[in-house]
Amino acid sequence: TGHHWGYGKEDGPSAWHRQYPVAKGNRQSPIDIIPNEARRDSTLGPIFLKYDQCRSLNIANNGHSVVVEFDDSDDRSVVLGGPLDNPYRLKQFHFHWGGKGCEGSEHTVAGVGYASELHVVHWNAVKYKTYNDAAAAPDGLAVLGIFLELGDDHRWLHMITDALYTVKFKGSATDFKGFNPKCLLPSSLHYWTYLGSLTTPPLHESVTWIVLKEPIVVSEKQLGMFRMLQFNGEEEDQRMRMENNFRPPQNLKERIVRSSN
Ligand code: GRE
Ligand code: ZN
Repeated sequence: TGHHWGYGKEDGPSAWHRQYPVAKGNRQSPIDIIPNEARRDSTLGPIFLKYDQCRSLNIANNGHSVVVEFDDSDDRSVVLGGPLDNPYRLKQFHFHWGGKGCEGSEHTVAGVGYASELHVVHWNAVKYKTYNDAAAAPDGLAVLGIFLELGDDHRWLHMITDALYTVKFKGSATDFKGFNPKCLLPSSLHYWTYLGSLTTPPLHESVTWIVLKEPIVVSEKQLGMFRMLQFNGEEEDQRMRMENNFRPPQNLKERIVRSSN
């Protein structure tokens, strides 16, 4: 078996730079967001999520997370406004989470993490022909980051967790039609924004991050269902629970974080 990246002792975030030197680059993600040091920018407008016509396709376990993919063959569902110069097409969303009782978000706020973080990934189809082209370009992706904190059951997250048993192992996928990620948004779309990267290899420095300030609330029971997933495939004998699949905060370097309000 070849060497590949993961979240373990040997193949985890501190080892990624060996295969992906950009891991030590100047615009890596996630970061620790320090609200008092963010620049309030009155020129930053609100973000708009036009998801009414979105078409979810499937849900999959890619060995790193659970991913819901969308039909991105036209501009039927886009994010626009805020820091973005043009609409970006909805491609997929996925989650990062911790172990039981552990913090599991990628971004942190004043040094404090949340239980989990949802990433809603969009790409710049105005400037680039394919998602892969966009994912390698400095203005190619716009990712909405949404924190999950523990509390009561989330009213809609069961739509996701009910499907997890079908994608327990790496490489499995199943139809997942008719899901609108709008139901996973908090009531306020106030945000922080900065220029960063994918948080997983190849760690391309291609993401305009839009991190929502207001978390959504999910229960420990609901988040626990994500930990029934496995990093490994069905045929592998080594069983590895999918948890702690987050990269820790990276250096801010010369960047500024802007605040929408
Ligand atoms: C990820 O894998 O975590 C990821 C993407 C695309 C954009 C941002 C991101 O796949 O964090
Ligand atoms: Zn992610």
